[in-house]
Amino acid sequence: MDALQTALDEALGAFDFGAPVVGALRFGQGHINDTFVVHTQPDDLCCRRFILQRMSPAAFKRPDQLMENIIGVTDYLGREIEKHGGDRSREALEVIRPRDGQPYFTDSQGGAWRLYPFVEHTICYQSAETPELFAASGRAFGRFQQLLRNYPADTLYETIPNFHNTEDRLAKLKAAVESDPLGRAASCQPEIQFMLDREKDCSVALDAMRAGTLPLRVTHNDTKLNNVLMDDKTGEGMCIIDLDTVMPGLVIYDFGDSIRFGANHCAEDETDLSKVNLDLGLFAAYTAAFLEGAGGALTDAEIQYLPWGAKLMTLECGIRFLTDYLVGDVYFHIARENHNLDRCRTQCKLVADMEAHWAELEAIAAQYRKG
Ligand code: ADP
Ligand code: GN1
Ligand code: MG
Repeated sequence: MDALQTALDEALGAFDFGAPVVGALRFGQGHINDTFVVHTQPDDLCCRRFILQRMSPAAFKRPDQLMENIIGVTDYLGREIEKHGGDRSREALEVIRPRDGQPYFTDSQGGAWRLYPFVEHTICYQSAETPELFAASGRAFGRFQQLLRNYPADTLYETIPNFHNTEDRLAKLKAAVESDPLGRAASCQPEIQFMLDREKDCSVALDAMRAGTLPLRVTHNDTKLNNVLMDDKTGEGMCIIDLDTVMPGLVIYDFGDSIRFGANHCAEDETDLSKVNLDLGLFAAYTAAFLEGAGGALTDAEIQYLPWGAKLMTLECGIRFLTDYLVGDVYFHIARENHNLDRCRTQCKLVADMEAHWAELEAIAAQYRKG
């Protein structure tokens, strides 16, 4: 039996599922945590499902702090949703504690496991099949931002220090190129050069933050389309998931990461780069919906910097994939050789596309400025 299976069995024994467990299977397409869907068989014969996750030890050094953040945020969101007449059991995640009452379970190998109810009657999309769907995800992420606007930001731990510090991400890439532990740098010189050529860009949002032009807010920081569950009947965004990186950040990060992942018609790891293109229609649809969901909370400066959010999140993600490729794929899950390099290449192509259409992106955002 492999180590993960042993740990999974321990975790299955640590929680009270309220009914016999009939199976636990790998689930979803997340790159970070080990996610399993657990099926149970209660007496009424209606299967109840749960999401059991081993938090990534490569990404999260302090699962205690991470879970304190998540419990604080999910409790708060649940209360806000109820106040607005919503159903917290469908619209917010809920942490289920292990039998010993701790926030999470630690297995004998040191792995940290958490449990959530499976949010049923939802669909997790991997690509924006229609502009309406993409817009619905934008409304949900905008609303998420709005719901957390009064959350006490100083109580949140920085679960991944410098998560969206693009300057720091570039510095880490340079260090990886320098040390080149696997001798892979020779195979990706154009990609390395692409990132180095954009060194100045890496400071644009950080400079605006340091100057006080862009305010820190509580943000999600990982707003991929597959981190929002869509209602299978209405098509609206139902529940924002993957709260590991809810931390103080810039609102343009949340906007930008959604554009990076969703405003195109290709997979993040598409190898035919001719299929990798920014879709301006999807960009426009998301912009309108995100701002609607955020309920007018964005300042003119934030709106002005939205295109920068898109470009920087894409550039930064490319830098991160490339760094991980160089150091041996230790952070993002991979399923094939060169997977992180392939992912990096799609990000470079999207950045180039954004640059080619920069005036249009700015014009779309400018329509929403108040001043
Ligand atoms: P990762 O950080 O690895 O992306 P996620 O928390 O996003 O981990 O979970 C991975 C996938 O599992 C999601 O994209 C989604 O498909 C599914 N998932 C996670 N939590 C739930 C939930 N409570 N209900 C239904 N599906 C979920
Ligand atoms: C990871 O966890 P997941 O798969 O939703 C990563 C994001 C990247 C994304 C790229 C905690 O998102 O930052 O943008 O992969 N999450 C973390 O697909 O690093
Ligand atoms: Mg995820």
